[in-house]
Order: sequence, then structure tokens, then C-alpha cells
Amino acid sequence: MTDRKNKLITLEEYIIQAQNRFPGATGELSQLLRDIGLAAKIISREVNKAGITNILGEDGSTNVHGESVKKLDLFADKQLISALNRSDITCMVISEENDGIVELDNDGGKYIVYLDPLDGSSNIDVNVSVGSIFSIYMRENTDSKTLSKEDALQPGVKQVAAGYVLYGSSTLMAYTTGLGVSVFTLDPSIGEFILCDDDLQIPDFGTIYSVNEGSYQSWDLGLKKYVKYCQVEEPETQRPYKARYIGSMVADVHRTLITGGIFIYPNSSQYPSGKLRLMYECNPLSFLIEQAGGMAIDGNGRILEIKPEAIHQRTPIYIGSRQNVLKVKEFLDEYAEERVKASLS
Ligand code: AFP
Repeated sequence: MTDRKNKLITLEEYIIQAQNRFPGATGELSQLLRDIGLAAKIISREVNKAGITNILGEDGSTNVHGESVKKLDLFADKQLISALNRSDITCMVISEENDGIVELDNDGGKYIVYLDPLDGSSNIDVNVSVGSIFSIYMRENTDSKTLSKEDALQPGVKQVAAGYVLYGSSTLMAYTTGLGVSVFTLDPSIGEFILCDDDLQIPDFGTIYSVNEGSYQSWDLGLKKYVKYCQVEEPETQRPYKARYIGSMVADVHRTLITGGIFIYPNSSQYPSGKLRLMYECNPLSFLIEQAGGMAIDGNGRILEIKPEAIHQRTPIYIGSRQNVLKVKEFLDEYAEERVKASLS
């Protein structure tokens, strides 16, 4: 935890202090993070009173992935995009809720922002934690006036910042600009995010595994064997591990970040390329986890090194404590041949 325990530092102050450490900084990225912080407060307020204002439930449409859209998804999407449109910094937004790119009014904007405005939204109706995820890139091609999807197709290693806001028992924001992970908790009485940790580290090993075991039959053999390994009784290796699965990636990964362990959303016969989205779920959370000392892979290599081909691309993901991710990789590698044989048969 931060050694500044007795001194309350707000998100705004922290961002300004961090910016002052870089003499050449223009302050634009800081402004962008502050804009996201503002939208997060508005979304948090709405999530907390969702039942009262009858904003719960589906709006009747489906998003680009054919999933039913909850009213709060749309609200969160609108708030984040209009917050980003306030300052002339962001040229383009790609959001789970929009099929194509959303061009903002700022041709000269330097930044491209990916958003999952309300991850885990099928949990809203049952009062379970949801979150907003963001991922920020620099626009590389500044010569051309026109923007295209290609401008947005950069690998995760090129993120300049990423983070999430978790609307849970309290509202919390975690972000990284590549210099460790900072975490803030929203104090609703003063409406400010207060710094609670400025260098969060994930335990190197943890005893929780998190995966939707209902899909067990559709997994590759390596993952089946790994999950059986987690369940074996062997006190010397602290097994059996505990199973925990919320069904909101942002909440499952947040727990993993704090307690250690592993979160998995694999490829399966139902989802041959995995279900979760590379650009606005897996990349930002992988950046954070790596910055905290953990690992994130797609079963073969680092998530952050995947070259994206589409803005709504999916990927399998194995993310969490270093030792746990290395262990599952051993199992996946050991049974990789069976996987190839199965795909050929
Ligand atoms: P929703 O946003 O539609 O609730 O999806 C949430 C999510 O993308 C991710 O946050 C969860 O980890 C994952 O889906 C849960 O998927 P399963 O229901 O297939 O386990």
C-alpha cells in the first residue's frame, strides 16, 4: 500500500503529479484519464441506483456480437464517448457497443481509445459487479486526414495507458501508463477517487482458479487436465485450489490481481477463438496484469504481442499470477498434439 496513507490524494492530483515528472509531457494523456474518471463517476452513480430508476433490463436491441444490450450498457457507452469528446485529444473510439469506429470531432486528436463500456452487463440484473474497461493508443498515421480501422489495429504492446473501473461493493479505478498499477477508490461522500495503492503487485502464485466449468466438455484436453490438477488434494502444493467465477471478466481479473491465481477464458468447440475481445477486454487487462508482475497468454504466446486483424477480434486468455500461468502452459503444451489431431479429424 502507498506510504502516503495519512494524506488523501485524489485521482486529479495524482495524475497531475505524475505528469509533472515528465518535463516534456503535454498533459493530454492526463486530461484523457481525467475525462474517463469523470464519466466513471456518472456511470457509478447510475449503476448504484439502477433498480430505483428502472434503468435495469434490456433495451430490446442486440450489439455487434448479437448479445442483448442492457440499458446501462448504452448509458455507459454514451457517457464515456461524450466525456472523450469534451477535449480535442481523442480522434477515434472503438467500443463494444458500436460496429464500426466512432470518429470524434477532433481531426487532430492524437489518441485512439478502445472501450468496453460495461463489461459483465448480463450481471446487472442480479446486482453483481460490472466494470468499464479502456485501452489507449497513439494514432500513428497523423499525415492522413481520414481515419480508418487500420489506424486502430495496433498490438497491445503499443498501449500508452489502460485501465478499468469496477462498480462493486465500492467503485474503484485501476490504471497503468506503463509505470506500474495505480488504484483509486471512489469516496461517494466527496465524489472523488482517492489513491489507495500506487504500485499494486499481483502475488507470484495464488490458490484460486477461475473458469466457466460448465463448458468443460468443449475444452481442449490440456485445459481439462489442468483443471483436474487444480482439484487434486495435495497439501504441499496448497491443492486443491479454490474455484471462483463471477462471470464479469473485469471483476474476476480484479480479484486475481489482488489475491493471485488464474482467470481463464479458453477456446472451446463453442468458441473456437475464445469469447473475449482482444482489443477492449484482453489487451488492457493484460497490460495491467503484466505491469503488476503477472502474465497473460492466449495459450501460445503473450496476449500483448498478438497482431490484431479486426477491431472486435476474439482471443482465448490465460491471465494471472506468473507461476499459475506457466503451469497451465505446461499442460497446454503437453497435450498440444491431441489438439492438432482433434482439429484434423
Ligand atoms: P456480458 O458483458 O455479456 O455479461 O459478457 C461478459 C463477458 O464478456 C466477460 O466479462 C465474462 O468473463 C464472460 O463474458 C462470461 O462468459 P460466460 O457466461 O460464457 O462464462
